[in-house]
Amino acid sequence: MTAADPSGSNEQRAQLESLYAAMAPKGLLPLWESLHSLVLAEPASPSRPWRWRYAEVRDLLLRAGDIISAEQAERRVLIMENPGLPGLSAITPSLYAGLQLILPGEIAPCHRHTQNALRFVMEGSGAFTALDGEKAIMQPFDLVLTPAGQWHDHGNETSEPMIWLDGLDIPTVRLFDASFAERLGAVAHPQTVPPGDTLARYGRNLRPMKGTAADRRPAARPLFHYRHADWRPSLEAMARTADIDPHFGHALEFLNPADGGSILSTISAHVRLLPAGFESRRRQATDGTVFVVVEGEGTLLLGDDEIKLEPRDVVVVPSWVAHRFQARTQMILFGYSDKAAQTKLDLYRECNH
Ligand code: 1HN
Repeated sequence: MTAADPSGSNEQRAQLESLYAAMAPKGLLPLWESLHSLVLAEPASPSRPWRWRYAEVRDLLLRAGDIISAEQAERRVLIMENPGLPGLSAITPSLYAGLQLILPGEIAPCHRHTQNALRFVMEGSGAFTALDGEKAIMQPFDLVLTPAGQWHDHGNETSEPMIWLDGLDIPTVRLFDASFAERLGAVAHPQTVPPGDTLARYGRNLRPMKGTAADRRPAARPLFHYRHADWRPSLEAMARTADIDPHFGHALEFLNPADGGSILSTISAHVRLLPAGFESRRRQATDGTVFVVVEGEGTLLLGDDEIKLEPRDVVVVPSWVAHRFQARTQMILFGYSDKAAQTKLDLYRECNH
């Protein structure tokens, strides 16, 4: 029986309330009052579908750039917090998203932490993220990883501001109470190898043979730069030759070349191409997903809600919310989610209608 159960008498209610009052100071609660909200028949995420218009976030981020330096802020970022998760700095219950600005001449100091991160470049060209002292020179819509435990700093030696999306598993690490972080003594990590070294070894279906030059990158997760100049033509080629998937359009997942698995231990990412006029079929999945509109315009339909999408907008679809995309023009989307973590925990489910 529950608080709402009409079969309970007033007398029983009064007895229960006094029992609960005696339990509370001892750290005890009656499961029968909350069982149904703890073990749901299906996901009912507290997070909400939400869109951030790029132009609006950009204005506020540039204002922050006038007031606080990257070095002073450590990371000059506007957190995109889901309105359904107030105070949690989370875009879904397991993931974080923010937009980071680095101005010409700035350095975001070197640090490392147990959180996994990805960067997806929104604007600007030529600034870098250095991973363990190897720079990835970033272009619009490049994907750059900073996996858990690896030193990273950012710098902008160009004359234009650079803005990228940060996607991290901060709420997941918080769930496990497993956050460790430290700063390197120096602002920037000394250069260990020239930019592009890792891409040349691992970015073309190759890897160093045992017995040759010592390799600096962790064997289990070597690659950290996935260039727009590489993934965009692959998507285009797929659209020319493959049958379109009714739910995803033409979609390609970024993978770890060492094992064919997800890019990070907790986070998966993909890109998709939706031809002009395409309407995807309705689908639901347990991995709440953050999308960036790379190109084109269209609409995200969720039940009675319609969200208009324009280039560089960020939109989040929570777990198990049925949704479909309508592409007015050809659209290119980037998406990331916690599918990697859920798959490892045997939690991932999808329903393609
Ligand atoms: C972080 O390390 C970065 O390295 C950005 O750019 C955002 C948010 C929380 C914790 C660490 C970065 C972050 C972050």
